[in-house]
Amino acid sequence: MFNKILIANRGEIALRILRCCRELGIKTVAVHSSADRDLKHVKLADESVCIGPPPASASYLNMAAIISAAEITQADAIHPGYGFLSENADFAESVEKSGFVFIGPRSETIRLMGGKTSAKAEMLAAGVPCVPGSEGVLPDDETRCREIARRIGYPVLIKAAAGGGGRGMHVVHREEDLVTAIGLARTEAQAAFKDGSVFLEKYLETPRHIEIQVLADEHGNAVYLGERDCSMQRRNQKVVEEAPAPGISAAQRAEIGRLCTEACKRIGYRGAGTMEFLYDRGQFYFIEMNTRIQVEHPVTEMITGLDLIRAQIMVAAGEPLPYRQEDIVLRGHAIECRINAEDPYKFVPSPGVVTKWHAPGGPGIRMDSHVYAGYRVPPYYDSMIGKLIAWGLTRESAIARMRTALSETIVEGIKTNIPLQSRILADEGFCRGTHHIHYLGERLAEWS
Ligand code: MV4
Repeated sequence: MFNKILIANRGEIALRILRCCRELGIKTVAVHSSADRDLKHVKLADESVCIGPPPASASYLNMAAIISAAEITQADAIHPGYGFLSENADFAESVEKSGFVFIGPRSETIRLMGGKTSAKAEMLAAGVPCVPGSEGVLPDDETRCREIARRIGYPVLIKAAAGGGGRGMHVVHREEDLVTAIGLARTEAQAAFKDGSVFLEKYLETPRHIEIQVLADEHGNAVYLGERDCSMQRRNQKVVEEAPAPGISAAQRAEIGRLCTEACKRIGYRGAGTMEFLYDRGQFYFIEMNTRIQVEHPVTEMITGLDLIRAQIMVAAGEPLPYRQEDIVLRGHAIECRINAEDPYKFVPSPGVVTKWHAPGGPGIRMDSHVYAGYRVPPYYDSMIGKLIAWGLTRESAIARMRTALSETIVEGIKTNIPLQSRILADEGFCRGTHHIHYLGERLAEWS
């Protein structure tokens, strides 16, 4: 097992990783920007290294500074958390080449699954259903593009092959608009990702966003840990996540889960991963894979009783997975509300000093947050300051516990989105579990 892990992240996830290392008896190195000296995990870490000025580009994205910090402190492994360099194959490769363990998949796997068309091809080969679309990237020939789009059927969606986060996507409803839109998408993709290749998919109008959590080791073992529904989102930012997804049967879960573990084995996946699907008219369609731990991993932890960060560390150290598929039992229901330092309806960031902080409690309540009274939320990074998770035996009881927990949370000095979260938890569509990816956007037009 590792002796010392460097945590290449900040905020709640850095604290989550630090706590796990403590439990495992592993020493920790916190790396932080000059704006983050007062982060809770920096104070708790065995050692800390300032890696640069406040902008993430000069600190949390500074590969050379992070690897130097690992060398100076003689860390064995680097945990990238989520965001920042967590899915950067070049970073993972530098970490490996510098003699450290990257806590995540091998860099080649990150590269393979980071490309949307290569990821789709791998998943199709494993028998995982994908959104109907072009096989690979579009050719330059306009006539062939029209043929491909006609075969898929309108509306079609143009996506950047190297893209992420929904940038550079274009919906096309009629053949007349196809070629212009492809040109536009190519230019945007070239500017944003230095790669102008694009591909086509059937555009699904009102799907749900459901993802499958997987875990795999270096010894050919892979398990799925059920799914999460992340449909409650605004502008590609998830707001509420839950596990299991409302209305998914045990048989359908087992079928899609098994296909995902088959795909893991095919590509030699190692670590925690998430296969993202659109769910429409009762069918799963793979869209992309995330090769990192995700923000919403706690809802899976709550219904499985497992520690995903611990599992990531164990398999990165070469240990076999300590459980088989038969050992994974889903129990109850969990919901996560992301707590952001922002205006609840204008979504403008609200950095500043948190003058008062009271976290909620009671049965089934978990708050993953690095915030404490007196903490200053810096203006440089993501506005998420915590995640409130509620577990209950049924979805109704998880909702009731979440409402109670939101109502007893006190945050003063900054604005938070807690009023929005309370509104969502009171919403009829959410309570029925019939919402889709555009639902929150539609409701916000009424609420604000
Ligand atoms: C789609 C889609 C509809 N049809 N693909 C957006 C970001 C990227 N991860 C994939 N995205 C979508 N792909 C097809 N064929 C709709 C979206 C989409 C979306 C997906 C998941 C979560 C939120 C979303 C918000 C807008 C659009």
